[in-house]
Amino acid sequence: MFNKILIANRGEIAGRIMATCREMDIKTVAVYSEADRDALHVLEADQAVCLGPSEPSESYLNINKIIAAAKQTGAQAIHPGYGFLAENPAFAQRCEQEKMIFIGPTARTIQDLGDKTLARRTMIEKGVPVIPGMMRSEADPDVLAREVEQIGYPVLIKAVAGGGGKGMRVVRSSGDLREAAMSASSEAKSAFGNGAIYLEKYIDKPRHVEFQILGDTYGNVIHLLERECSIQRRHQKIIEETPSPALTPELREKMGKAAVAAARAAGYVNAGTVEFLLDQDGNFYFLEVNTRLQVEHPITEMITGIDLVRQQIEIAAGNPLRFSQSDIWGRGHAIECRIYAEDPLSAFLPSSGRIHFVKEPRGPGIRNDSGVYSGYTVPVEYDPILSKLIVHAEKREECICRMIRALKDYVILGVLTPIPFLIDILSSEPFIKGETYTDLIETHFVDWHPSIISSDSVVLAYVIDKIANRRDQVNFTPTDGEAYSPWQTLGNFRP
Ligand code: MV4
Repeated sequence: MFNKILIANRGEIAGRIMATCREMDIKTVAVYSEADRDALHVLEADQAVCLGPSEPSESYLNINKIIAAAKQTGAQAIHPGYGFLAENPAFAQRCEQEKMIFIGPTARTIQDLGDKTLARRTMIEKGVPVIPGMMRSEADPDVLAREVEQIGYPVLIKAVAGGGGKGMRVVRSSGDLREAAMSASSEAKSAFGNGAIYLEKYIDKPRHVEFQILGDTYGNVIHLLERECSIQRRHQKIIEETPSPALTPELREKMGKAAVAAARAAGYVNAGTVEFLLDQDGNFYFLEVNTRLQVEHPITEMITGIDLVRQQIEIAAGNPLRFSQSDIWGRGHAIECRIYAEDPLSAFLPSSGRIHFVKEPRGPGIRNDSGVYSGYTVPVEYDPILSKLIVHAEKREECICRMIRALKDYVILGVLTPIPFLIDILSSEPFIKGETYTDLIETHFVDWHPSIISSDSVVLAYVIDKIANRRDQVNFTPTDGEAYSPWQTLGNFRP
């Protein structure tokens, strides 16, 4: 086993990885930028190396600097987390060349699965259902028009190098095809440096259901059940749950087998995610493979009891998987909410600044993967995720109640968060009924206004005064005679 790992990331995920390293008696090396001198992950590591200026290209995306930091500190392996270099084949390859273990799949696998049309060809060969559409990219609008005759409108233009919704265009009639293709291609070109596009049949109102997979270096591949990730805002997931309310045991079995077949087709080693779209008729289609540990991995950990980071490290160290498919089962239900520093009342724009005070919820079945602390200043330079709140309970209904309670108990003063928005989604009829389709937010929450926001600035002043002056016990008399918690109100406060 390794005795030192460098974590090439920041924020909550860096701390999450370090927690497992400590349990495994592995020393940790943090890397950080000048904007992150006071970041939590720096404090949590055994050692920390400053990479340089805040620009990602000078720090968290700088392959040379990260390799140098790993060598200088004697780390034997690098965990990339998610984002940054996690799915960069050049980084994985550089690690391979430098005899540094990259905790993830091979450069080759990352490269091949990054090409969406190649991935589609690979999957179809192995009998994994893919969305009807093209298997090669095409730039000529006349050829695209001929392809649509096969597929039928509506079609979706996608980028070959895509993912995450960039370079996607829905086309509903032939008059719009040419222009949509040009704008999709130029968007893809600027986002990915590759303007190649292709067409798929457009699936209306789908669900996004993904399977966690693990593969070791001995050819063993298993899945760890699914995550339903349909609740998204502009291709940003905000609420994830497992099990999916849409799957029957039979469908789960079929999709799980397809996920394992997809991973095998790619020669997949380490932890990965096979994404599927599920249509209104219960048909599922391969979408893509994410070759990283995902943001939402904790819900899988909650129901399976398996530490995915530990599995990643064991696999990277060359150890075989210790369980087979029949050892995997899910207990109860888990939900994750992502807590960003953003203003839900102003188009979810980032809300950076100093977190004067944070009080995290606690209690049975509650997990908080956080990268912040009271007094921490959220830098403007990076993804504004503060933490992830994960709850577990026996039944879906209890899990929703527990999450709403935990969100109400979550106090973050100084930056704004989508907590009131999350509470309202979780309390909404479609969510409670399990009608979690990818269009839920655009359909039911376009003109959202918070249902429980407090405008009582006296309450804010009260709590800040109490904290700042460290007074014990101040009695607050509620005007309406109800039992009153300033914490609960303040979690939703907006000055
Ligand atoms: C689709 C689709 C409908 N039809 N493909 C969006 C992100 C990218 N990974 C795949 N996405 C979609 N692909 C076909 N053929 C609808 C989406 C989609 C979506 C998928 C998952 C979760 C949220 C979504 C929101 C809008 C569109």
